[in-house]
Amino acid sequence: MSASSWTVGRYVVETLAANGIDTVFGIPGVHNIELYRGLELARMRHVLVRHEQNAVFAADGYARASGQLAAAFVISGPGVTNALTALAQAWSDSVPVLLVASAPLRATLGRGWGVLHELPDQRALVAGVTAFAGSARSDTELRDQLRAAFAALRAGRPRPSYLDIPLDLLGEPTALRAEVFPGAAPTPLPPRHALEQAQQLLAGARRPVFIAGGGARRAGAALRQLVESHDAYLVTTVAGKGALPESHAASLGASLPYAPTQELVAAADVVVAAGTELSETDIYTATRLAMNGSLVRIDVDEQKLRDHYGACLALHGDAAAALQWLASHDEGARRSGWRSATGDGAAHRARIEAQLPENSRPALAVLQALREVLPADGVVLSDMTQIAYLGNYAFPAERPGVWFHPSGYGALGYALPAAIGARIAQPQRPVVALAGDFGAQFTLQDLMTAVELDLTVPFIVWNNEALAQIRDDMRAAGIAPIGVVARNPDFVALAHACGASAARVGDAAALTTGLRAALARAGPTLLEVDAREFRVA
Ligand SMILES: Cc1ncc(C[n+]2csc(CCOP(=O)(O)OP(=O)(O)O)c2C)c(N)n1
Ligand SMILES: [Mg+2]
Repeated sequence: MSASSWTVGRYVVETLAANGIDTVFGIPGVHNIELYRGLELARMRHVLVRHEQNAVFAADGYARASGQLAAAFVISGPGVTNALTALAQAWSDSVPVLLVASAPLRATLGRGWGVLHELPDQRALVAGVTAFAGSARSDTELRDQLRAAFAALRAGRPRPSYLDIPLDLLGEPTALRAEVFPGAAPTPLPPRHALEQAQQLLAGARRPVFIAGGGARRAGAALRQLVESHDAYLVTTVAGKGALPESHAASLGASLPYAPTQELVAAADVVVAAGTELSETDIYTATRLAMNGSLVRIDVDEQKLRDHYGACLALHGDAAAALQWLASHDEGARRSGWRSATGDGAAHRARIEAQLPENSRPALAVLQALREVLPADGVVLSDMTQIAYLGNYAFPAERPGVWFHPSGYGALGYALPAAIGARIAQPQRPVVALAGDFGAQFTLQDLMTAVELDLTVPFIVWNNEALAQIRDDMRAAGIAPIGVVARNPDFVALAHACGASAARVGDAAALTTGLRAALARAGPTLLEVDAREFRVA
């Protein structure tokens, strides 16, 4: 193809490449093949997945593990609706993924002629779970929408973006050439007077607690200085997990759902919540944390500062920059003595652990084995399963970005495709997927993607032969357990049929050995953990 005959499809892919995207997860169809011409000409890596939901889950895992943008390509109609759940997951966890879809011919749009893959309004379906959703009718309109899509992906609170492009436009020649869109403007520091007020509140605090969310996960140094100089506690959300090493004396880990931590938060006279939604899924046992002290919120998303918590001091701006400012204006801070008097993080965590039910010991042993085998930078992508709810707290993280969970939206099936994306993004780091027996079956077909690409991804299936959390919820509500026991496949045979390695493990030693072997070989390994018979030691 001559330089003067670039198609719009090629222009899209070249623009993605110019703006830092090097991998596309997707499934081609007759509507979007012009994007695939673009992939070839731009020499962009494409990963064929087995379901569009998994394309976006994989792009999400890629982005969470590496901090880099990733994209998914899908066809009009069913490709888009299949991707929607994973897009909503990325929306609720503030993950920047770009979904590019085709759309039917421009002349047919909105007319209801019943053309292939027709939706009444494809863009409108996606708009509710994206920061930007565009539907272009010309190449120049597409350029403007690409610019807006990247601006939303790079915003202070990143969120997914979406573009659809009619198939006739995708194949048209264009004079446009890829351009590098400006990076996001740095998110501002909150206003000085607000920072000074926060500083004063902290200086007078006798029982301070810091809560760090995903927006503060890279603010470890500032958090460390603040909790040390104020003798404060730090608790994180799951997204903020590891912001400060969880072995630090001030760290309560990601323990917001647990009563001892909620009691400390209620007893605090100043709570500084930085880069966190304080959402129900951070707390689980309540929709709102009880607080009796002054709440200082720091958030780049202004909407969060006006929610049901009613902060006494709302700092609009970058959480990490604000914490850094507070840390560097901290000289002469009065040590409260609260933590020294009340007991450090380890003592507090011992109280939490003493309250865990006896039947959580096998799951704890599995998490412990995982911790032992993985190096500090190893990554776990987890699913909606009891062992992951426990691991959100009990898997020790000494750094941020090593434990990911589909927290906000809670979509079953996240772990395996997200781990595939994470491993592709970070081939030098060990990456493990952890799912329950039921959730594993939502996206198990993408084991084939890992086999095809020889991806080293141990896939731990926590098999309790039930939709155990739902069964337990039904029991607690006095409802007969209907629909919570399902017949499972022979996971090991199924994995073998896909060309993966697989083993069933019944005790911690076998799991440790199996995990080490799985991390040492090319290709995925399914490790089925027999949760009901698992021997702890
Ligand atoms: C897409 C989707 N559908 C339904 C649910 C509701 N749900 C949450 S956990 C769960 C059961 C999962 O069972 P399993 O994966 O075996 O995990 P376990 O609770 O047994 O550890 C269900 C159905 C969900 N979170 N997401
Ligand atoms: Mg189960």
